[in-house]
Amino acid sequence: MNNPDPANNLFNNTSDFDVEKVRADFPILEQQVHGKPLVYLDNAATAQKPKQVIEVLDTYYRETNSNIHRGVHSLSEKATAEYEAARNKVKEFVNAASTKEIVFVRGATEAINLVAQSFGRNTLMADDEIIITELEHHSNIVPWQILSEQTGATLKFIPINDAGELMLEEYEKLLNNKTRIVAVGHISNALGTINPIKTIIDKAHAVGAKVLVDGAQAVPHTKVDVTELDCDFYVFSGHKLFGPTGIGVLYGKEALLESMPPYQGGGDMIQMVSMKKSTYNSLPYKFEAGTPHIAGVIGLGAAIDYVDELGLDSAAQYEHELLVYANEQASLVSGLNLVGTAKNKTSILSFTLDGIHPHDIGTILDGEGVAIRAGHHCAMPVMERFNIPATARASFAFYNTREEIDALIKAIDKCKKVFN
Ligand code: 7TS
Repeated sequence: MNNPDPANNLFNNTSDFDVEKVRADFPILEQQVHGKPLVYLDNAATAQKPKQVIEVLDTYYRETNSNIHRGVHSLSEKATAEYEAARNKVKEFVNAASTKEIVFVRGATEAINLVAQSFGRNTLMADDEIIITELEHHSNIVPWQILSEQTGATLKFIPINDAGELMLEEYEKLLNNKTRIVAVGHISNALGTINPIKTIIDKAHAVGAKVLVDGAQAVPHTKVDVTELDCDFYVFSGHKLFGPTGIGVLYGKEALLESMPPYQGGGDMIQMVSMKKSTYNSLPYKFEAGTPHIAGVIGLGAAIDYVDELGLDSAAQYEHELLVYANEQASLVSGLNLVGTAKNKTSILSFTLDGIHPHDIGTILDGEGVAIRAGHHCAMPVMERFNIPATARASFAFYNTREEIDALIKAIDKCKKVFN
């Protein structure tokens, strides 16, 4: 694969990937749905959890459960130590400079809203400009629309071409000295396009803009290095990374986070409170008001241990081979139209079938045990760009197999027979 952007350094290593051994770690995959073996191809929505993560959560609630940062008793100290150890794992995972740069939030959505409201609302003015892309998930669109309404700043977007790739020449035209924020997805959830984010970041910095990268779809598939990327903010959700729901990460450069006011007020984010005034805690606690999702953080730490042990590079290589196979098989199905054919893409097969609504495809596939997602994938502008209401989307993880892709194709054939 020809890939000029070092941030997209996905497919360099070839490895013998033992998928059966990996599958044995995921108990949910053993079940049957409608009397057929479950074929789980909805990983872009949420990934399944290995027993290593499930066991850590179970042990936490059985043996450690306690509130953090406040108790003097042993359980609280243990929970605090595990919570902060997980923060250190995240720091290493994305190669941040310090744990002060790792803020725990509910997910990618909350992280983007935090940056829009704490950073954006306090720095943007009516004449300023924000750039996003036509490829974004709604959670990287709507917070910027809200911010634009609040501040009067103008929201612009980088369009995509027919393959579902960002048109960088248009990006160049949008950038100017009024650009304050560029917010871009690392990998598209609707089409699987891998964006050239290093190039996007460097060009934004050249005009003095800050860059937020939405890495929700990227961290399960590629090694991310925020220091090398030099992004200002990077966000992701734990549940797509084989960890629990309700937990996510905001990475922000320390100086920027330091300059930003709190997003929410409450316990733990303060240094001192009087009836007249409060002062705030240091980073990252300033942004973690209230009792956090302690088990979620510890479970996310276990998920990071799991993917580190597995090796994201060899998993990505394996997933790439799966995608190539899926593409080949899909291209043999008459009436199947692929949506999103970027040169650099990963793990997502978005398609339509002539004369059959994607929701009907989803229902018939479910009857065959095949779980996909049908709809606009919270990326309605992408659907509008291709002039379609929805797609059927199969999204892969490293525990999927060629046999499962065969099952997908067989179920698609059945779907065609039912409707024709
Ligand atoms: N950004 C991208 C690129 C995403 O794919 C998603 C979720 C989000 C942000 C939001 O993540 P959350 O964890 O805060 O909800 N994407 C999808 C999807 O493709 N199908 O279901 C959720």
